[in-house]
Amino acid sequence: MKKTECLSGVTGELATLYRAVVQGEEETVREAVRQALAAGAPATRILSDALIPAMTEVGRLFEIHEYYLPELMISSDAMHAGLDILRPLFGEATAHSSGNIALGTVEGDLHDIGKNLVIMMLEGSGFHVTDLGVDIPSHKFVQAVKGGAQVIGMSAMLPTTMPNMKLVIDAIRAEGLRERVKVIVGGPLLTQEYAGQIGADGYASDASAAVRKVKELLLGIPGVEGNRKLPMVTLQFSETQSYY
Ligand code: B1M
Repeated sequence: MKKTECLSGVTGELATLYRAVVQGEEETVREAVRQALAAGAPATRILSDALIPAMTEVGRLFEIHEYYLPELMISSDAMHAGLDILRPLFGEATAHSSGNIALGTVEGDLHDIGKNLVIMMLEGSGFHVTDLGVDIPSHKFVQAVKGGAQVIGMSAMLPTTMPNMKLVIDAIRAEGLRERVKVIVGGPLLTQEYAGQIGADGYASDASAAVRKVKELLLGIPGVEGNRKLPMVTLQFSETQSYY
């Protein structure tokens, strides 16, 4: 792996963590996440200041042909090693469920880091989330609605897989289930406008925005408690608290 520039303005364990994800060093990632937590860094900060920017840098290196698919996969595994440690911390934040959500990456698309982050944030906000996985065909989303999901979340990373989101919405409508469920979509190439064009109820640009959007969408659905009773969990990426 190539040497990478350190993330500007970030020092200590988070800088080590950033470098370790970019260089795909799984064990160093685990160690650095544990040490950052031990030093008092909030899990949200570890995500927003180290893990996510590191994957952005990996994407940049891929674009300029310094990284190829193997490096992408190794860095992705390293990122997941960090997420695995953080996940329970988000889950512990609340004790009861405020709504049922089924979330998956659409058919043809294998990217799951963004989806997993959205799931962690939603679980941390008290929602019960079914992770449908990656490369999920329309009928599996339809099945989830029949199984009681109040919100369907879809993730797509590629221009070639984004249209599959519309296929899912069409399939839900064809089964006469559209009125029963809210649909939220996300992914780096998506926009609010695109979400509107394909008939989704909402779009979110990141995991925190996804939590806000789901709360907004669930207000008014019969049997759902709504925002008023949702637990207060601070999960903003914009968190400014410093621990250095
Ligand atoms: Co792929 N890949 N990849 N890749 N990959 C991208 C997306 C790419 C931009 C890289 C690049 O060229 N710079 C590029 C797409 C370019 C394009 O077409 N415009 C690309 C490509 C081309 C490909 C392949 C086609 C490469 C090939 O085979 N030649 C191939 C496709 C495979 C497939 O899916 N069929 C491929 C494969 C892979 C790996 C398997 C190696 C690996 C994925 C591993 C995994 O996910 N387990 C991988 C990776 C790691 C990336 C990059 C480097 C990182 C993606 C990521 O995890 N980002 C990516 C480059 C980049 O993004 N800079 C790239 C971090 C993550 C936190 O962000 O996923 O955007 P993101 O999620 C955000 C928001 O988008 C939002 O919230 C998340 C958290 O803030 N969000 C939602 C996401 N889902 C949401 C759902 C919501 C709401 C918000 O509601 C439901």
